[in-house]
Amino acid sequence: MANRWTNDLTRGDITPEHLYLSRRQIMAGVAGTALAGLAAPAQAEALQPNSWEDITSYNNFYEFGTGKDDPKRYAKSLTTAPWTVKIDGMVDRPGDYAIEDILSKMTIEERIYRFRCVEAWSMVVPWNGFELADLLDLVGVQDGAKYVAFETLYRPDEMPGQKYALIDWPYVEGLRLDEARHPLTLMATGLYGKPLPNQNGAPLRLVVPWKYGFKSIKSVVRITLTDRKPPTSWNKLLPNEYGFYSNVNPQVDHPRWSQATERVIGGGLFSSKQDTLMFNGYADQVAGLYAGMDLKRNF
Ligand SMILES: Nc1nc2c(c(=O)[nH]1)N[C@H]1C(S)=C(S)[C@@H](COP(=O)(O)O)O[C@H]1N2
Ligand SMILES: [Mo]
Repeated sequence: MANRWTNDLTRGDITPEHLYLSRRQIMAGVAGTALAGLAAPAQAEALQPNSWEDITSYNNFYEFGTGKDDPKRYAKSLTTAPWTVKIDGMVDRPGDYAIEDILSKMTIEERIYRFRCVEAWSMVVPWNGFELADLLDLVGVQDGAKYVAFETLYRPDEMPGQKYALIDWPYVEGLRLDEARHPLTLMATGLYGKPLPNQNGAPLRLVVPWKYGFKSIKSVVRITLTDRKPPTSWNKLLPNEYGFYSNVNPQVDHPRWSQATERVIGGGLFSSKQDTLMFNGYADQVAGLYAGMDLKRNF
């Protein structure tokens, strides 16, 4: 548990929704103080989380339909208890782990992360969860493992979208082992201090904040350590459009749209586009993982 990532924002930094200041008010305030020259206020402003309503009613979870409001409507039918996560492959202690047993050994933290969908919209989400690295340490990764593969629940009776052959179900994702071990990589269990709603991937979902949202696989039932690059659902479906890495990169456009800017969800009166940041704003922490790589080829 060494080298735990320390977030620069904590729970106390979340402004209650009714006290949110508009961009203009903040900028006017900042301009009038001695803080005007510091970078911190600008960053804190950028990381005002979206509301509970935004985060839980505008979702992508194709197991429940392709509309943004389908998951909230249809994911109620998902049974999330009991929940077991199979952890297998190149690990010392493979097994079917009851989620309670995992959670009893993990430290739950809050992480306020930017979240950028490949469809060019974004939110800021106050997740609760634990570092994937801690879970990997719990099961013991064997020498030679290079990747981590993830799988979502397959239960067509409760996930009506799985009756349609849109994706080759179950939804699968994968990370390189060093990405999976990065202290920013979270297994989320909650939002705003409450249990994760079904539409957001209850009871356990991956969150990789520097990658496009589809890498953050929901309702995970299996985690496999492997020496082979695992298949990923969107890459299998449209390999020219969705790569294995899918790091947020404003300089590498999607073949059908620009990735240079993003639509900020829930901005209300001040709803706007903003520039997309390299690695979604986490370049200082993660750029080193890709040193020497051609990010256009390895998109
Ligand atoms: N199993 C599964 N995981 C998934 C998806 C999905 O359809 N099925 N959609 C992905 C996409 S495209 C995005 S943008 C995020 C959305 O997460 P959110 O609804 O919590 O914002 O979940 C990702 N994880
Ligand atoms: Mo997405």
